[in-house]
Amino acid sequence: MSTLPKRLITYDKKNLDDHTLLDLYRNMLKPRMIEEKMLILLRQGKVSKWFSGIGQEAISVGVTMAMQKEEYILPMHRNLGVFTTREIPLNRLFSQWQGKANGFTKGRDRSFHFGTQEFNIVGMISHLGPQLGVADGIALASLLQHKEQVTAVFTGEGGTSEGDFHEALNVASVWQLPVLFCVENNGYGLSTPSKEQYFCKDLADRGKGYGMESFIIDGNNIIEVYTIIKKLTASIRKRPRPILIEFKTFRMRGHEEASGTKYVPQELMDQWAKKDPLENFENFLKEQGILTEEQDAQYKEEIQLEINTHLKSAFDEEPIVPNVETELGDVYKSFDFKAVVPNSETEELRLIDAISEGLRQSMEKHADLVIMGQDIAEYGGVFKITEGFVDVFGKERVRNTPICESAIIETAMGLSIAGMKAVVEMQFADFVTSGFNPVVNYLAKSHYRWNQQADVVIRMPCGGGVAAGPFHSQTNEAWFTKTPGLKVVYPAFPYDAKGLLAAAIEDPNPVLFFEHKALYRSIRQHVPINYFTLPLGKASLLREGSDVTIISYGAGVHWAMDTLDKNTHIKADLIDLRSLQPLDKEAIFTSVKKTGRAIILQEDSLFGGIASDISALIMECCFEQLDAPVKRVASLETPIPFVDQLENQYLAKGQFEKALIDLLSY
Ligand SMILES: Cc1ncc(C[n+]2csc(CCOP(=O)(O)OP(=O)(O)O)c2C)c(N)n1
Repeated sequence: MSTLPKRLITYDKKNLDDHTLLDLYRNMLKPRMIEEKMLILLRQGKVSKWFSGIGQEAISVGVTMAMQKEEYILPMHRNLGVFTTREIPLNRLFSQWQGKANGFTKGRDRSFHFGTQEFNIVGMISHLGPQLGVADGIALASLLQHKEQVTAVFTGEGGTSEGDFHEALNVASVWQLPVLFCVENNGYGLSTPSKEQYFCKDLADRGKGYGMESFIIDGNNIIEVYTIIKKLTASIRKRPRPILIEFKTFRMRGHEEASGTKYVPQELMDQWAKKDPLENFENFLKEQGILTEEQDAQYKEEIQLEINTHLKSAFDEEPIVPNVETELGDVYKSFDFKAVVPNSETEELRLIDAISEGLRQSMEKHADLVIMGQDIAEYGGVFKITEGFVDVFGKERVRNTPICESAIIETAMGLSIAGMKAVVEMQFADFVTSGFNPVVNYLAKSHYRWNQQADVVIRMPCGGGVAAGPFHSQTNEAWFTKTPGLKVVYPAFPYDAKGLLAAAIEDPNPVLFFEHKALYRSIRQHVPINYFTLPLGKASLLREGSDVTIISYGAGVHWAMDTLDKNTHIKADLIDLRSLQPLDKEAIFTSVKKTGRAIILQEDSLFGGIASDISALIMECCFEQLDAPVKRVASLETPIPFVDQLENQYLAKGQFEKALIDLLSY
């Protein structure tokens, strides 16, 4: 590196002392040397997929050095310098890349897809954009806890085209969250040049649209990166607010190693090669007499030794031996559920009141619980479940949100990473589609991937019979019951709803809590006044009889009860599942083995619903005790229509009685 081309970066060392300058240099040198080694190992097939950050080290290193160790950083796939500057032991990084147990994901996820609470780093999920909203959540926690901390989050310029970017900036701005949004504009997103990615001059200009300060920084100039970010983070700590930075830089290698750079004009490569952040800085330090040749050689020797020693330890580590129990055991965070027994007076409540009361008592119990949702504060939510909450708990904990489902679910994830609890109210369960990705990919998979709980409950007002049409009536639990890592609760009665909601909030795992809108005001029951919890995963046997087993949940339970009330000669076990994941298989099997007949009633359309899985489970586990084929009853295979006569035809309610009688006469 001593025969350098003419320097293209001009440095002003400001008031930085030599020690800091040398630290900046050494911290850039390390990821560069690791990457050079990785390239060799990749060619030898000894490590998996690799995204190079060569040429972009000044950004990772400068930002990380400007941050305090206890502050969170959320890096992307080209930010090796963040991990090394936070001094993660290299053997653990190497084990991670080789899919070994000493890595951070026990072989369950690759490359930089991991986080570590020990080093306050939250790694990405592949979908790029969700990182930004998660940073909002961590920053919200530090704001609520008066920590005077900044959260830094990275994205490439490609990721700025995702909705998550816009939602996260908007939320951060509306809530004045202490987030440093770092856009690394390296010219290409895979093969897509910036001009095909966005149509404004500078991405920093987008800050204006969100009422946010923004700056452009030469991402290859380590002194500029470090000094400006240091100043900005100090300012954010004092006066919390989001700031957007666009780092101008260039991707010097292919999108991923081995994918090449044929689509990048050679002149661009040549031009940016002259702006190499490490070589320029090395040259500068040597010219200034701050770095001697001997010192430089010593640094390189030390780093080389460190790399080789740690690589050897990672290579020596035994490969992972698969074990089904271990894998299944890490999907959910285990927790010691202790039932709080209902032992108080009761009062008659509607379903909606029971949910409201359960939520309010959980807010009293958990000082670190935050509720977020559209119009939930002064307005009390569209169903008035949180009416009056602001007066009791304040606007910090009862948060109106912009219409940003993705960013808010990501924010909830961030709160959980920072040790808090969150409840998110979907205005209607249908709108969860706008936040689907963080639910099924971030919340669901974090514990399995890197042991990070997602202590989030998403409340889902759902269901038909309210003449509200295809986008306000769906019961979409099946989208989630098939995703490992999520819990799904679906009460049919006020008592269950109150106790299960409290339990869902205590549970550190992500829970989708379905609340049927048609039951909100139509179902009443005596419910204990005090706080109590009911275990998730336990069905309740509402009626007992030996003719047939009826299995249902939500509104279906009430349809089944109506049918039994009308046909008093039918003696049925009626099982209200109450929660779908975990599913009380024991209750189902015990009953079916007794009755020999099973009918499953589900409000959702038939195909791919949970009724199909329950049917399959019964066939697999109770076949010999069955006297008739298992019957599924569900709604039509159409979207749910609006007008009464069509909706009534659609809903499974109208088909149930005949199906039950037919089954009994089989
Ligand atoms: C939602 C989603 N769409 C597409 C991809 C595939 N993909 C991975 S990285 C990438 C390019 C990202 O570009 P940019 O954000 O600029 O980051 P860079 O790789 O340039 O650092 C693409 C298209 C993905 N991971 N996630």
